[in-house]
Amino acid sequence: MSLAITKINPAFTDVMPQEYLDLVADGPFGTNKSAKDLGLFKELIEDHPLCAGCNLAMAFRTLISSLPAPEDTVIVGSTGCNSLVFPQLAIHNVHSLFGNQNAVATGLKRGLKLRFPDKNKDVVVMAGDGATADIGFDMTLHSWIRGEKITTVMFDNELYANTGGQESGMTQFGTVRNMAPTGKKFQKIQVTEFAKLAGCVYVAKLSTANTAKIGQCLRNAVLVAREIGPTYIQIYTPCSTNLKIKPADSVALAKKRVKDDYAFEEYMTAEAEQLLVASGAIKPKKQKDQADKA
Ligand SMILES: Cc1ncc(C[n+]2csc(CCOP(=O)(O)OP(=O)(O)O)c2C)c(N)n1
Ligand SMILES: [Mg+2]
Repeated sequence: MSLAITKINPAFTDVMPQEYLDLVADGPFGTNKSAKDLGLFKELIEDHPLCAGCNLAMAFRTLISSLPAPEDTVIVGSTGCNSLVFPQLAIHNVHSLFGNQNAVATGLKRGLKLRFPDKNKDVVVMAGDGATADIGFDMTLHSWIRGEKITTVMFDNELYANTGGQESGMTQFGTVRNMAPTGKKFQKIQVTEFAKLAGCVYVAKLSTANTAKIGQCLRNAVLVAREIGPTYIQIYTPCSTNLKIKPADSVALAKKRVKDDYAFEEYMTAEAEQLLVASGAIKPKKQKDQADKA
């Protein structure tokens, strides 16, 4: 896991697949590329087996293209639709048992710190709402309470998409799903609030209605997790297959939900803000307010 592993032994150059040669010549390793450069470099994920118009895939592509140091990052996935993308991903990743992702990420982060004490090794969890807020919620919450320096990303499609549409803790109250015919009996879990209470120092809630923002938030979250503590990003990624809507209508749905109840929210501690301002990732608040007014 370093830039050196992408280097090709000159004796093997002629037998390497073109995909790999492209990745070495034009990939994002060591170049500080971000989502705004999409289309101008060889991406770490170009194919996936997810449904047409999958919003999770859209978010995934943006997230992966925005990692500050992909060559020094390990992604921890969990069972669910997102886990089908990992075999196609040109970046180190671990598939954990459903729900265990934050426990696995904890061990990995600590092990990497011991093995590479002088280097930044970023560990980013990417998992569904069922994995994060239901079956793995104790692992998620306790990794935050312990202050583990990892980033957790939840793909919130508000159901168990991969197993046909059961309700999750993130499903909205009263909602009927394909395999949850009687309607959700309790409120959507406010995981962003839990995250703040449990010690996350950077928390963002957003949707596929604004993919550029997803990239910025991921960068912020990874930079802060490196230095200060746990960070959390929750992305609304509507599933057109389960909702039985046209793939093309799913972004319109994400936009509608932003207006209704999924508006962009970003929280950070003063220490996290200081770090992001110092690194140039964000503008100081006063300057930002003035820029917003202008
Ligand atoms: C330990 C374990 N329990 C249950 C399952 C079955 N299972 C596979 S995917 C899934 C739902 C995933 O839902 P979510 O995390 O929201 O991801 P999505 O598929 O919606 O992206 C379940 C229950 C499993 N594979 N392993
Ligand atoms: Mg889900």
